[in-house]
Amino acid sequence: MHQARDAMYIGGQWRPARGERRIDVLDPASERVIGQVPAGTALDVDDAVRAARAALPGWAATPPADRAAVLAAARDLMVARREAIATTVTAELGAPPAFAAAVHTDLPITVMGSYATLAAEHPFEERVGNSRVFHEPVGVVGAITPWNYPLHQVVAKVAPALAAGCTVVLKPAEDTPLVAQQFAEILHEAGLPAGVFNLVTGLGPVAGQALAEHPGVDLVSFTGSTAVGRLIGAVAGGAVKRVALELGGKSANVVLPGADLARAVNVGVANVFANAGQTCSAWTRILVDEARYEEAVAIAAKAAAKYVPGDRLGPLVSAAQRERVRGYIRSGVEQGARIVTGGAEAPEGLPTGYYVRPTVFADVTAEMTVAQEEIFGPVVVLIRYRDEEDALRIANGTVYGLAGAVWAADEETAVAFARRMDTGQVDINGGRFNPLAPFGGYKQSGVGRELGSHGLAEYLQTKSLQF
Ligand code: TXE
Repeated sequence: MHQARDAMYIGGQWRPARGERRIDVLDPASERVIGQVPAGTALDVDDAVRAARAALPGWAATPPADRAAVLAAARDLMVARREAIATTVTAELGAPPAFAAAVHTDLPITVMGSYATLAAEHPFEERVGNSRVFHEPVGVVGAITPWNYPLHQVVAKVAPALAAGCTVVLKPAEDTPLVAQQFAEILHEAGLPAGVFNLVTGLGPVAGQALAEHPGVDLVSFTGSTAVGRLIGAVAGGAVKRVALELGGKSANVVLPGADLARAVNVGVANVFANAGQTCSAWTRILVDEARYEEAVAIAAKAAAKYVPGDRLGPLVSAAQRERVRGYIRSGVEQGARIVTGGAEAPEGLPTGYYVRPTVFADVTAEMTVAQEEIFGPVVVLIRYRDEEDALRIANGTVYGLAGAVWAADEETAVAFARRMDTGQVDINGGRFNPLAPFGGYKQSGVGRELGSHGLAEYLQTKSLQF
């Protein structure tokens, strides 16, 4: 596990913070303090933004192939430190070790690798008729990330920003700053020039807000709650700076008549309970036709039973998140949904840890709170539909539109349905993750796209010269 540093990474050095306050980092399984990091202030943010501005001209002018080489070196260091990274994520997020390695570590390794390639291959210049069009870095990026995929969320912003020629100030989530420090060490050792990447740990309303508001930041890229996304969008709009927002979701897993029900429900439950339900793109609503509804409920209950808290199902990140999720479970019961398995009570046999029982709700109607709001815990709801039009109405009937799944007997039917969904990403009959495919939301799930060349384009602005 990474040993917490009582310092900020600014201008290529680990420097003492300007203020006295510290943040305790907790292990959500043991509830013990495992380290302390500085709670950055507006002064630390200002230092970091100045360092990033000073480094901008040099990095923007660095040939893309050289930028790519640094990203490739960083990727190799991530591979070499795979175990150390996974251990850190287990310690500060509570992710079970196998998941911490296979997803929390390997996913960002893949994404970093993809940007090492894209940085070298991206057409930063093109011809449009009698014009030459240049795709130039937007400038200094303020990246604010959440704790749910602590390294992936960081890499999904920092890698494309660096590939584009931008410089970065990162403010990671206060619950999971350790892997961000580990990542800063990796970028340093990979040979990234001083000031190109800077890390300020701290609280959202202090360090995060100071970063979003800083006039030296040209683009704010935020992932987190819709409530904070709205604030950041307003700040960025007021200052006319670029903004990218990856917010919440309430994705539908639509099982059309004729689909393989067992597979759809089993894969669906696994999709939600991985990471203890703390995934913005999780397919938290399973939509099944009336004829097969009870069968689906039984399959879901059996699948959920495999997620034993303390084993395959990790704790939630914090006591606050656990209370929030329990509150949602209680609201489901109060509004008349049927608990098939799980519930708001603490799981048995675990004296410590922010665990929540894997919970399956049946008899859920589309208007209930558990069918409308992002719960961000191990809770899945099953909703009945009458026909395809009804399924579509329910699928599109929330303020969110991040992801989703469609299962059908044939691909064409599934694709036709998916095209009518108001959402940014849909997995067809189980799909396979594609690190180059754009990821991002429709409606209140956000603005902008991450991953692949679309993610890179977020950090570029265009200039055209006419001849
Ligand atoms: O998020 P916050 P929280 C959703 C999920 C979860 C809920 C609350 O539903 O239950 O949000 O989680 C920083 N100015 N998602 O409270 O507060 C903060 O320090 C600038 C969905 O943890 O949005 C952290 O770095 N920054 C999600 C980041 O914002 C501020 C992932 C996210 O924290 C700030 C996480 C401010 N005023 C939660 N206030 C997803 N889309 O994947 C906070 N922050």
